[in-house]
Amino acid sequence: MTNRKIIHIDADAFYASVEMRERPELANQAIAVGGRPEGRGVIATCNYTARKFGVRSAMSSAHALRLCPDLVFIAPNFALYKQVSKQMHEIFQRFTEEIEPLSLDEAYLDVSECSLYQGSATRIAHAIRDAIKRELRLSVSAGIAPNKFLAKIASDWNKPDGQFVIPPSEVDTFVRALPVNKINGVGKVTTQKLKALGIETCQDIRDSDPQQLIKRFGKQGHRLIALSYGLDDRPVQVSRIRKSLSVEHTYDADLNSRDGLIAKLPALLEELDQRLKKSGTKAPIHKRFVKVKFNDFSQTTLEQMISEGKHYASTQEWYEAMLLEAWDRRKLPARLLGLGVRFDQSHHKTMGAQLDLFESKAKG
Ligand code: DCP
Ligand code: MG
Repeated sequence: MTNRKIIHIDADAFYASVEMRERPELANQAIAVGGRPEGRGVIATCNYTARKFGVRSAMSSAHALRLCPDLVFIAPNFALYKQVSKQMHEIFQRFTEEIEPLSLDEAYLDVSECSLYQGSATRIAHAIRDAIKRELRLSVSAGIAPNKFLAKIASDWNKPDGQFVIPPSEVDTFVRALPVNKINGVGKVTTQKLKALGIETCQDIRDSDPQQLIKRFGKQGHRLIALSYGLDDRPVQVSRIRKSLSVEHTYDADLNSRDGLIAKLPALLEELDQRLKKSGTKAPIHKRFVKVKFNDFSQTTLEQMISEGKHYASTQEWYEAMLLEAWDRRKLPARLLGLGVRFDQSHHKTMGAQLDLFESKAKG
């Protein structure tokens, strides 16, 4: 995997830019996409005009309004952002199949094998940004580097509407001077801990005792040392994103009654739980579903958004109600029962919590 060419693309003020595109009269105003300041709302993002006032993602809307009294609040339109994200991916696909989406507005592309523009990743990145600007009227920034770690840092370097390349020959110089807090996963706490050890840049990591770092930070210590030399061999993973997970069981004897059905639920739930834990999927669950196959081999499924659901005391009660509702459709002996969940992959990890705030809805 020597000399790979990785591009990291990240749209500028994504939700806000889409809204400004839809409503050009907003272009010169400070805008934020998120919840209203009257409630407990938070901001998903804001445009660069608002950022000048200190407004930031994940800030409470009320606080944002205090920083920027003229801030215009816009309710999010996720369906539209998803659609735009898909259009961006269609543009990426003209250049490579090796695409790893990180969120709606962010992706890694491995263009090592792309022969367009004589294989120049810098020019490919330019062409992608150009196409997105012309066709979607949005600006994105790009980072070009030999690996994912550096490409992601580089896309931030000349943001917004810019790109930055770290060619292999410049990796060493670049990374030596890099402050540790630019490393993905090194937040405020780790930065402070490192600072206490006299470590502020990647050069400092190189100069410190590796055994001590590993003792202190464990696995992260190993990672920090590798990154401080600009080394990162994680491949661009063309992810088959897991959209759902389910378990089902065919019974030796058909289930004839409501009680018979319900008796099977705990074991199925336990199995679903195990599978969920094993999958390590972090995306929030937004739907649950059940499946019942009858002894005439017909089957029925029923699914429900968690946010739309009636509120039950427990997950078990929820599935119980759904199973019975599904069974009641035919009331024939059942030979198979299944349970499952669907994941919401569309937003940042923090979005689950934020969505609740936008909608002021309790989660089931
Ligand atoms: N987002 C969110 N909550 C967060 C962070 C982001 O809902 N805490 C949403 C809104 C953003 C989108 O995800 O528009 C993309 O996130 P980015 O971190 O890439 O932020 P932006 O694209 O808004 O701005 P930037 O120009 O800094 O990339
Ligand atoms: Mg972005």
